[in-house]
Amino acid sequence: MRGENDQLAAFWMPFTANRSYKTHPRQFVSANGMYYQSGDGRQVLDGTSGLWCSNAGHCRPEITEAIANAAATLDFAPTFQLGHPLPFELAQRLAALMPDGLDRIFFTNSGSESVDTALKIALNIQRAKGQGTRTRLIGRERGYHGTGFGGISVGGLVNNRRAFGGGLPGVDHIRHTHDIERNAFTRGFPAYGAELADDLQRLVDLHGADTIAAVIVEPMAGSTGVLVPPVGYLQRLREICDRHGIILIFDEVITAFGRVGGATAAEEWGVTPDIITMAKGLTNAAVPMGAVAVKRELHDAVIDSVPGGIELFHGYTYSGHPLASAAGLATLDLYARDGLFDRANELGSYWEDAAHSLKGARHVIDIRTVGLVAGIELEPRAGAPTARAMELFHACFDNGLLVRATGDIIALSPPLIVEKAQIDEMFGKIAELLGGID
Ligand code: PXG
Ligand code: PLP
Repeated sequence: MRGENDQLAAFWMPFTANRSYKTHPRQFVSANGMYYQSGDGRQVLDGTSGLWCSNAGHCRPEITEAIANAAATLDFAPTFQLGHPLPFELAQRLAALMPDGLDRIFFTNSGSESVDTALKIALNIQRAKGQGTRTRLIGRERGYHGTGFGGISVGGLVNNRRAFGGGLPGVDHIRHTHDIERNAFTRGFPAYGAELADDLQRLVDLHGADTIAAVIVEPMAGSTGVLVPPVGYLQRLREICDRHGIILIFDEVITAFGRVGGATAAEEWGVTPDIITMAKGLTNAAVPMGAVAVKRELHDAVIDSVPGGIELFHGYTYSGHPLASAAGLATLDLYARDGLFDRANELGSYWEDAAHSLKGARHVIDIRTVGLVAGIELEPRAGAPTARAMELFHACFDNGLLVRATGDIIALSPPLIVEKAQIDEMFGKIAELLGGID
């Protein structure tokens, strides 16, 4: 079969060059703290928290024990018209971490499900408030909101959309905020671009506010290659939403749980949306789980709109799964006990200096940093865009460092337990290996 390794053929791998992978497989077999162990017995420093998700580092005993206990006590119980204690406890704990007012929590199993859930809840809220003509959903160019039909419709990455038909009807997009010409090598929020939020006003003028239900944005766009919001941009989006009765959804699947400091980017950056989507760091990725936090009065509007019976016709078999809930509780304990949401601010300037030390390195045309995140943008190779970042990704892996390549950008987002020496190692290796990339 196409020269593929037969033992690897059956697993159709997600977002992977399957043919190429199966001729040159790279595997992890175990993990601990900041390190993965590769199939060929090497230690690999985790510069990406897995996929932006293992924020407390790997195989933390507090979490694995909680999961084992839950599995042995109550492996599964329905949460449709029944319940069990753990998701109630986790929802209460999570509500306390959210910005003021967002204290009603719906559980899912992934970021993609959180996004679809948030979009559906937004539509239901508008209908419950007598605003049933508001059915339009607005996303942003270059946005990543997972891979459900809702998520790819509001998402703005062409490769994730082009093969899959027309998407949800009535979706539109505001412009992205990437602007290397004005903002290259910015530390933290770029100075230029707040006015790009006015693109939402353009869509209001085009479609009419009474047709728009919600707008969804990542406070910091992660997957597309680390786009930090310009100074004042998120505030301006909030103002436009307030003016026109539009629900503002922050997709915090990456930014929540300490990545930019604080429990959420919303709190850290002082802009409160109406709905927040989460996943990844919620359970330290040890069991799949996502969540959606909704402002209490919006939740109440849906609940109160129905005289009796089921209020929201939505849910997943595994919403509030016992193992995931147990992992979530143990993870939140660990974040609090070890002060991990403070790490991005404690290490921020060290991280920033280390990342920006790559300025002037071969091929580097921009470096963006915020919290414990860095995006290093490379000049595309003529005729072969994305090749440089992919080659660097492979070179890093072969030299004991896990980074993430997206387009021509290398993204870094280490576990929040990272030490300064490991930060030096990451950027030192990247500088050295960049020298060998044509
Ligand atoms: N929203 C955002 C903002 C995300 O970053 C999702 C939704 C979807 O989550 P699930 O759990 O369905 O994958 C994400 C996921 C990368 C990368 O390397 C990013 C994600 C997933 C995998 C890789 O940039 N983000
Ligand atoms: N497909 C079928 C045939 C089902 O019965 C169900 C759930 O009962 C689903 C899909 C949805 O699965 P989940 O609730 O795990 O998202």
